[in-house]
Amino acid sequence: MNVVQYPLRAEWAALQQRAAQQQGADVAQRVQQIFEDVRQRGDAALLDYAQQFDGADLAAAGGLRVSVQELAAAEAQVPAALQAAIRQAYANILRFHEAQVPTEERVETMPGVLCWRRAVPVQRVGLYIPGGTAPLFSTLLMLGVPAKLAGCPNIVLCTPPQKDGAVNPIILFTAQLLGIDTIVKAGGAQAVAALSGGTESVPAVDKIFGPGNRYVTAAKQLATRYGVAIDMPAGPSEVLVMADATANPAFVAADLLSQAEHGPDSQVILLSDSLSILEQTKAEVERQLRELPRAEVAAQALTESRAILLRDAQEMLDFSNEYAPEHLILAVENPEPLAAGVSNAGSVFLGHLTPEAVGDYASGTNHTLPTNGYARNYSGVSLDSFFKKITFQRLTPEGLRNVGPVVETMAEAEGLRAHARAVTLRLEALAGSEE
Ligand code: HSO
Ligand code: ZN
Repeated sequence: MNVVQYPLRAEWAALQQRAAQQQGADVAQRVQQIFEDVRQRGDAALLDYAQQFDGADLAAAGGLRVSVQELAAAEAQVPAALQAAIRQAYANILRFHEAQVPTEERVETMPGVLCWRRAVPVQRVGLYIPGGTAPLFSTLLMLGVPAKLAGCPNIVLCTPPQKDGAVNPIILFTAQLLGIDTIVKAGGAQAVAALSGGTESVPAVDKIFGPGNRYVTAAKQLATRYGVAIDMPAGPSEVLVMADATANPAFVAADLLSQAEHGPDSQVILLSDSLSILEQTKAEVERQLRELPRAEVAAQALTESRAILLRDAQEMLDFSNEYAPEHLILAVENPEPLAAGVSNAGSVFLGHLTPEAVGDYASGTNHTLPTNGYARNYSGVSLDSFFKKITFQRLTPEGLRNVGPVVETMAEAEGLRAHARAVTLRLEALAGSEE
């Protein structure tokens, strides 16, 4: 970790810089080719890519879709303790998201002018769950719970196959718990391409959710050009920890490392107003790093990490709000006043006993959060992400008499005579029927 002491405000912007995302032209071009191929050849292209990228012969393994039998067999392969943990996390996430169910309020803006808004689920959603070194079944919970709760009638899960053509059993167990049974063995840009246009085995969807590597991210961006929505622009995961003199260096180090172990490009920032805490945490990070199975990944992320000494809590808050971290940990004695001052962050963890890891898995909040500074203008995934809000209105005769003249006047002033007439004709009809 690089320690920087009392940087001038003018130097903050450089310290807040995220490593430039290398979204090479080669990635965009390759993704474009994959898109075109999948749109033209459908399933045949997906089978070829599974062979090429995942080393799986899906034609021999029963095709692109997970069968009812495969799904049913998953549970027996997941240890009981893990099943219980997943069920508890599921219950907590469900509980938190249930509190987000919107109410449909009817508002009478003028007598006889009734307006209301209904949350209608996105009809077809695609959930992408990466496989690879860490199959994130926790992310399936984070996307599947709100998708189901919102009532999305068609949910398609895409996840890459293992070499033997099977899908990770923990992912299948989680899907079963959620009641998701349309599961496609496809990963990478090809999965996103399939979801955005549909193939023989993959239903097309209206919105695609989920994390992924550079190819998946580029593919999601491309999908938007085909009229498909995406959850949010994605970048490498990040954490910013604010630690005061009461912080426990071992706790803080573990939090920094839990971010660093996600990937070599993870962003890790530590702020403190105590030099002793910074130094002790740095030593702890080096000690704990050696014990991690993913030490190499974490070590690489740490080369870009920063430990910054600032003057006081207010400076730390200002720095964090400018950086807009995906995760913000307030490892301070009295976190509530600081939390009240947070203006840009994806999710906030208060006090010494609340590690980011609880939000990643099981406290109930969603872990799909804005990265790369998007916490300035985006929220994380929530129940809302699976709804569209449709507005409705209905006028009574009294309502038309009340609001009609307002519209006539405004429409005339905009030079839009037909708009005015749409009201005038009805007002005249009303007057006629009353004679
Ligand atoms: N910290 C990740 C989520 C995650 N952590 C999944 C563990 N598993 C992005 O918010
Ligand atoms: Zn995590």
